[in-house]
Amino acid sequence: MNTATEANFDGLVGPTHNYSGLSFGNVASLNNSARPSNPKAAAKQGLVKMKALADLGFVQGVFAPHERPHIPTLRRLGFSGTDADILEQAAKQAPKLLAAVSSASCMWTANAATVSPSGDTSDNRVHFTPANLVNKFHRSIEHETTGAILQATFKDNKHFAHHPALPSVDHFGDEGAANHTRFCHGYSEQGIEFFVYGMEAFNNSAPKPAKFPARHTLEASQAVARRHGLSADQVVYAQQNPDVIDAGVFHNDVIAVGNRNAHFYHQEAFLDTAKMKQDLLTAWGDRASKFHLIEVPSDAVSVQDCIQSYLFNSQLLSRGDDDMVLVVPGECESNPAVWAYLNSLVAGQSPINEIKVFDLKQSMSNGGGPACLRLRIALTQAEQQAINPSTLMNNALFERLNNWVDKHYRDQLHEKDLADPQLLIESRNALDELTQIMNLGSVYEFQR
Ligand code: SUG
Repeated sequence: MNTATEANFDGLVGPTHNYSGLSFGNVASLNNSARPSNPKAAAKQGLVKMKALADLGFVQGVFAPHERPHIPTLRRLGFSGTDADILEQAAKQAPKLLAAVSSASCMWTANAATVSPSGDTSDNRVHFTPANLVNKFHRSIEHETTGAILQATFKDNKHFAHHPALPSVDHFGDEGAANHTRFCHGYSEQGIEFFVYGMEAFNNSAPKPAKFPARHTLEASQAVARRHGLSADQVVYAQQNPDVIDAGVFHNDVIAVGNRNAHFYHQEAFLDTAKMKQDLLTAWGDRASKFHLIEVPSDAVSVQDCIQSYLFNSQLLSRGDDDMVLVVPGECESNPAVWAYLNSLVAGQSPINEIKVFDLKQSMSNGGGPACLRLRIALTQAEQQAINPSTLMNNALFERLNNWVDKHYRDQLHEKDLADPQLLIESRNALDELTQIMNLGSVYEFQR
């Protein structure tokens, strides 16, 4: 019996969740800048999605949020004195910097790392490379803690191999699994790893976007494929269409999603769609199932509708062979073109047979939909058994985390509150308790 499965690990939203307009090129982040946020509601919306998927029988894990505001970064940048002094100086001298080190952006765990399952790697272990996220300062400070949390969750080096992030420089800009998809017949079998990049760093004549940054390079993807020991004929690279990056598609997972033998993508997502299709079909070869290419035409759903609704930032989950459910944000239901398209999709011949809608407005207002909030990890049964069990969602953890959120989180946060020393104390108390609930050890600097 093939008992391999795909686990989804969602980022638990941290107590400093706020809207600071930090992500140039991400339309929602810019449009909602300076609005008040509700960290308590944000965390609870995420927990509801996690619990619902666990109840449906999917393996659902949780990643803890990072320490924020991140005082060690402010110290590295020359602020000194007590923690309260540092917050006061930073708020006065560099308020945007304080906002950057306070972002709860690690909630979007699709950007935490690139993961290659054991069926694909030369040493048959699951390989992890945390993403350096160099293009955005507030995200470039995530990868060390991300690495520590990954190691605390996937501890056994017989099954799991952990790499450090790639060099933190634009040439190796790496946004992790948001630009990586794995196709396979069964989860434990050899899969095709599909890497999507925004630009080539060492080739100035290659196309690139003009207005917004391409956050991820071909060279970063190639380095990850080498490190993880992937077979060259089972790796496919494709360039994102620079025009859609300029329209606000800052990650490929805003315009395409794939799972097992299905690739669901927009007509304008890739620079060379015909090549992408041919390369995937060649790599797919004569596997036992048919490979489905589900292309959404621009005259059914425009690129603007994709960005507004996050249609493709959905989770495509297998319930069985050729039977998938698509988990979408509420914004898809309220967009008439998208909703009409989705209804025709489930009525048709594709493997996508059901749509499930979740309210994730707090995360969506910063440009993070259902797929941004999760990192996928295909695991054999032996690997599943090696996971830290305290990170897996079930009735008891759901109740514990909801109580923990009620105890520690505020229900309103403005940018000016980030300077409040009490918020730092509240966050540290919350995280300290969380490491005990999730049995993570001392993953934060303030605990050492
Ligand atoms: O990196 N937003 C995140 C959203 C990440 C979405 N992830 C995926 N598509 N996989 C980003 O742009 C906004 C924070 C702020 O503006 O306060 C932010 O970081």
